[in-house]
Amino acid sequence: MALLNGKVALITGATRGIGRAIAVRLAEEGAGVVVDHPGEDAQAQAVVSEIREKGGTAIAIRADVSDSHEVEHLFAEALHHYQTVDILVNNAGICPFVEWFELTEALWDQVYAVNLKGAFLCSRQASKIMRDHGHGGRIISLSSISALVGGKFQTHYTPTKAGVRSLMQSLAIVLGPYGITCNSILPGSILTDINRDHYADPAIWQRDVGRIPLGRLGNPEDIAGVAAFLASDDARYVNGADILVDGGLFVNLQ
Ligand code: NAD
Ligand code: RM4
Repeated sequence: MALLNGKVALITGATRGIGRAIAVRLAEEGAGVVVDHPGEDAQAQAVVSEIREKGGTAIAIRADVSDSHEVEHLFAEALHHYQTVDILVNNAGICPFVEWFELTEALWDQVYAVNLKGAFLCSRQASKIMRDHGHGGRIISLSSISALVGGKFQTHYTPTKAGVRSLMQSLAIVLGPYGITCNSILPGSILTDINRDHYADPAIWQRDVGRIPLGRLGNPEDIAGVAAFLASDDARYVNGADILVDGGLFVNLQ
């Protein structure tokens, strides 16, 4: 039986990678899906087509999550089409790998704006809808193993992922009384466009795979199933939690 029949799920940054896999999976579980994208029209339409070909329901809406006006428009359009939003997945994120001494203020601001401010703006809009409709809801955010450990080329990025995790913890308290749960997924290393160039270096690839007890990098579908669980009624008492999905990377220190 499908887990999400009758629900509406909005996934930010759903054209590629983890967001795409989550959009496809939630649609397979019966949710009507909103594929948010920052201007990747053709890729967004490809995701919508894939979902529809599998018998699901989806629309694409263009919105940069770091822009409050675009985020307001995103949720207004979603409401116009589906009349509600039950599930928000804060997935949109960027991580241009860069040396600390090369890091500019502009890049710091951009990574913060997309990764952390974007999660704030979308959570704010979604929670108002969920509160007003009175049926509870789910906010699921893509934090990261990088909320727990540092990254040599990610000094701008790791604080945003710690921030996203912390935002979910505080919102779990604020929104729990409305039946809205707020949780984080902490992926380890999942091969996507965000790190494809980084992993093109065989030494880096071998080092990281060698640290993962399951012996491989993750793939987006490894994360999508966890998102489906958190979105489902089976996770109704999970609130303010983290799920680390890293193949055992984090515990492999000794
Ligand atoms: P990706 O580069 O494949 O996908 C990122 C998506 O975000 C794209 O669809 C892109 O269009 C979208 N996006 C970028 N800027 C946006 C904006 N301003 N507004 C709306 N959408 C925007 O990367 P991914 O690996 O799928 O990453 C998805 C999320 O998972 C990110 O938040 C990332 O930090 C997190 N994460 C990834 C990994 C990993 O190893 N890949 C690990 C931990 C956490
Ligand atoms: C993640 C984690 C991964 C990295 C991506 C870009 O949060 O740090 O290892 O590949 O970001």
